[in-house]
Order: sequence, then C-alpha cells, then structure tokens
Amino acid sequence: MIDYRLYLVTARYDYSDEQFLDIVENACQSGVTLVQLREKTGTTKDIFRLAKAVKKITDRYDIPLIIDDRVDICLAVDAAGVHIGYDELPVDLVRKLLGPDKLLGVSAKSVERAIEAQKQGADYLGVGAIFPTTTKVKTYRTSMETLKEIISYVDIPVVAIGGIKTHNVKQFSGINIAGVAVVSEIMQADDIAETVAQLKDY
Ligand code: TZP
Repeated sequence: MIDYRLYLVTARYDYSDEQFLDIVENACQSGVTLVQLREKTGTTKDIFRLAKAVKKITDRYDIPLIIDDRVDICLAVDAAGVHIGYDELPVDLVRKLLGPDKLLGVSAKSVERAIEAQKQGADYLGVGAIFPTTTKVKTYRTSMETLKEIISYVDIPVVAIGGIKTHNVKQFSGINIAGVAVVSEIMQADDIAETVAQLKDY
C-alpha cells in the first residue's frame, strides 16, 4: 500500500547536489511519505547519478521514489515508479514499458483524462495546479470543483498539486484526496520538519 499523504516533488533551484540531497533527506526524516525526482533539464548521465543518490536516501527511510517522465531512469535505478504529464508517451504504452509492478502516476486536469488514464493503467492521478504556483510548470489552474469531480469518477488515488502551502492545505479537509504533492513549500522551507508536520495536518 502506497501512502500518498504528503508527496514531495523535488526542484533543484540553485542548490548544490549536497544541499539538494540534504533537503531531501531532511524531508524524508520529517515524514514525507513519497518522493518524486523531477528534473526537467540536465543530461541523462546527470539525472541517473542524482536518481541513484536520491534512491539511496529514500531507501533508508523506506519511502518509494517516483521518477518524473523518465521510464529509463526509473528502470535503471529500480525506482518505485514513474509520473507522466500531458506531453509524454501514451499512458498505456508507459504501462507496458514499466510492466505491471511499477507505479504509474498520471497528471489529469479533466474528468475525461482521469477516466482514460485509469483505464490505461494509471495507479494514481496528480490533479492541479489547484492554487497559483510560482514553480516552473507548463500548467494552468484546475478548480477544486474539477478535483472533486475527478475524485467522484475514478477509483484510484487522487493527489492534489500546485501552490499547496501550510496556510491553505486545510482547504482540502473533507475532500477525499489521497494526498497533497508539494514542491516549493518544502524545498524552500526554513524549517522542513515544522513545514512537513503542518502540511500533513489537513
Ligand atoms: N504540476 C502541477 S503544479 C506543479 C506541478 C509539478 C508545481 C507545484 O509546485 P508548488 O511549488 O508546490 O506550487
């Protein structure tokens, strides 16, 4: 059983490798339940190296590691799975490439996409951006209404993402999400342990 409650999605900002890995480790120690390595730039060799280093940390805390977009990196480091957005290979093809045992997460901004992704083998959905976000993404807002509608149409876990902060996370209370996915609020936190604790309280 995967615990989606607080899903850390990484970003590099200007951190050195050492600083970046320290933050990931601190977040794992503080109680994030899932980690996604999200590297949009860099060579395959660099991403592979980083993925291996992150996997060493997540393994230590028994936290599953998801790789954004890259099936090859996922298989190369034996990560738990892959998350794909709208501009990637078709969902059913990624499922075939990954095999039945790896986790497959899919971004969805509409009920149609959500139903289709579930049918094609997605294990969970990422829905957002729910709130405005300053993190570099090619995305647009998804309303709370659409989030609720998607949840009512699918059987797989739904994770909310986008602009989720300690001050707005409580807006999800009473909504049947499996978890919240967070980039900047954790990656740029002054006090990661305190931030993680507050983000889990919704
Ligand atoms: N997908 C939709 S919004 C987003 C992604 C990867 C970025 C979320 O970043 P933040 O900093 O938690 O708003």
